[in-house]
Amino acid sequence: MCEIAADDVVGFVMSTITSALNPCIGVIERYRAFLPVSETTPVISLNEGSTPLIPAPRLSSIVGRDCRVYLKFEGLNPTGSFKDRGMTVAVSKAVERGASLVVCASTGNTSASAAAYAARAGIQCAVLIPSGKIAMGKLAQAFVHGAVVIALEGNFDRCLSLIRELSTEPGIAVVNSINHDRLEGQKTAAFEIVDALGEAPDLHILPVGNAGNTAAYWKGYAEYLDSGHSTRLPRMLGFQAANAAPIYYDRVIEQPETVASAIRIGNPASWKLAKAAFNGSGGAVDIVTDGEIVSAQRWLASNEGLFVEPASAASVAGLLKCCSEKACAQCPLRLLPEGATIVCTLTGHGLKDVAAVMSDGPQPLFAAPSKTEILAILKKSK
Ligand code: AN7
Repeated sequence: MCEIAADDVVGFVMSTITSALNPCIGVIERYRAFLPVSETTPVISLNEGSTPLIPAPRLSSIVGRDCRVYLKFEGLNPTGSFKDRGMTVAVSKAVERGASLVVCASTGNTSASAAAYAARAGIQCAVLIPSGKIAMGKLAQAFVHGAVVIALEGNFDRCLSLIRELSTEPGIAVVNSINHDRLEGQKTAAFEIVDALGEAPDLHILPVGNAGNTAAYWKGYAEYLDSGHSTRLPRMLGFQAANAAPIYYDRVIEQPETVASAIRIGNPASWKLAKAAFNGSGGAVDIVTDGEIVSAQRWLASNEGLFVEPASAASVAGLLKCCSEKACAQCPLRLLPEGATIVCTLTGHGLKDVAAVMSDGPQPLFAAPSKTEILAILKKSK
């Protein structure tokens, strides 16, 4: 007869309850053993992480060969982007070290996240942003959370180099991804994907700006392999905007330009780490045009029901490119087996940057409050 120890039953029940409750805890509590925190680290959390991994049936059928595409919707984090995963760790560690001010350079989402977590911690936050180049929703977040918002002439790269200069000042903690606490937190997205699928995917696709997220996912997948949670590593495939593609072209871009303002970056902080991920995984880095980004954003919203900001659509634009005649000769998609699993990270919510989808001036159809008129309009719009 098979005997089950009472401890095993309790352990099983507890772990079932814990995972059932996972949506109610933040990434530090969920993955404490993998993070640089101790019992005495104050946990500054907004219950980030535990975002849905959403099957994408229409994308899957475009890819074909029985492949399954999933979308990791990071826009459902508390401030609407993946940055919250890193920020909970960075701000908790900053508070532990006694910082009274956190600072960052940002194309928008990092500043929104830093401002929110600093508010939660009860410390000050200052953000350096490229003047006129961040989406209004993100700017509103920085203001409403009480950050000191400083706009600079010049681009994100200029903001980041000033932040590096400020980093030696006492009492100031930098919460850009040059602070590795950020990458530690962000790697938890890879853990969640493996936990949800029971294995690492065959291919992971994501947009690339400062390249910290690529580095973080790669670290997360490697740690889960080492600890026996998975048996393989995915190929990592990154997409940069065509006119802001330093890693793809292997040179600093002095004047990066793209509609995807979040990834308008010409000199990424995690360049080398991301390159190691692309090369070491048998993956690649490629580019997508602004036109491809915008049409992927609209396609995703109208075909899969997910509204993401332009930068986030770069991963899907990239996958669609891989499925078209524009795919490059070494496309990692071609190397995948039949029935492969593909994950695209959707990094930020579409409501962050409403202007991006309203720029061509869509208007509601005006009608008199009459059923006949409304039915007539519906007939015409079929
Ligand atoms: C939605 O907020 O760099 O390659 O300062 O907001 O890890 O930089 C944002 C980056 C992709 C690129 N998608 O990630 C910032 C910032 C969205 C983003 C990226 C960003 P990384």
